[in-house]
Amino acid sequence: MSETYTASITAPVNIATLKYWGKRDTSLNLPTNSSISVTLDQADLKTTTSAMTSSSFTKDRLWLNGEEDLQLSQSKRLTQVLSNLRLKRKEKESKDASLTKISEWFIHIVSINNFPTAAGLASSAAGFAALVACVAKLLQLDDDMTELSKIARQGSGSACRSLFGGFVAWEMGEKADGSDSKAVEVAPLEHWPQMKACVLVACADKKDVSSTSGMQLTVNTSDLFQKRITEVVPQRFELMKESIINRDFELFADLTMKDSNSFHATCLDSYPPIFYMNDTSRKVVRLVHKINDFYGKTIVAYTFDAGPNAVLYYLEENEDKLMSFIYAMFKDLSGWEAKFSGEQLAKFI
Ligand code: 2P0
Repeated sequence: MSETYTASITAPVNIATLKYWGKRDTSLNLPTNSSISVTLDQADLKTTTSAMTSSSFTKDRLWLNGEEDLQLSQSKRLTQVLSNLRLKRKEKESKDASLTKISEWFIHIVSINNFPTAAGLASSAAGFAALVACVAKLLQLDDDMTELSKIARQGSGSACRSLFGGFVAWEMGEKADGSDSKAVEVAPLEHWPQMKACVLVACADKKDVSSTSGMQLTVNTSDLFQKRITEVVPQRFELMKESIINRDFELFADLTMKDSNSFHATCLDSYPPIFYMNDTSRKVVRLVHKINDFYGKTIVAYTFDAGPNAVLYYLEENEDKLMSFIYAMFKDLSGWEAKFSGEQLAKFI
């Protein structure tokens, strides 16, 4: 029987509170600004990936949500990620002759998301993070998460942040080879365990404009974008890290909402414009501001990625305040307590 190795891993979704939008190098996925995210460990949105390598396999294969991806060899990002991981294994094997040369074997990968794929819920982030962490485990690499984040980044920029739990920064770096463009932990989840997230799925369909093409349209056509990357984000990056370290929810929440709005403003300022938020999203924005006005302080923040779905951040101590408000609005809808469906949300607000 042929020799086999297996590994399995789960990676959670991360939702940026300071958005990555724009690349200065499209093949290495080097961003035009640093970003910050919170990894949604508690929200149960995750990718589970298993991998196997065997001397008897004849090609690399990948199954996504039960279906084989037959274009695997044509995916530059996937092949780049796999070859970078194999290179690291090869280096290890060259230093230790007792190691089996599994860097020369093919790999089979099975990956499953428990949430809508490509609907602006950071599916590629969790997907590539899980793939990198899983194959690194399979190949028994010794690299730490920051080192692996440089490989995950090449699969999908935001994936580099999903290798860590809690509060994570992706430092854009300066070097042309990307060796300093990496994810680092700002604080583990235990630092601020009161932080909670709630996802309002306004629409689970695939997005019209992929992030990859949308962000380059913004880079090439938006006038607002220059101000965002040179002035707005660098200042917010430092302030947001401080707000996390000081557990200053109001500052964190205000920066989060402003940055979501700034990101969507540059989308709208792209030419032709990109619309990720829809009428339901805008109603959620108004609802959140109404809730904060009602309580006289910022107790909840919204943020929207490249899609219409809202992620709300709040502290556990305010869950009743927030949910009672939401309950008052949703109580007539059947099954609201299990999940807010997009249609219900759209109908109701
Ligand atoms: C983010 N997004 O920071 C931002 C906010 C969407 C809006 O990262 O081309 O899928 O694979 O590097 O990582 C989505 O972009 O793009 C994204 P690629 P990615 O989370």
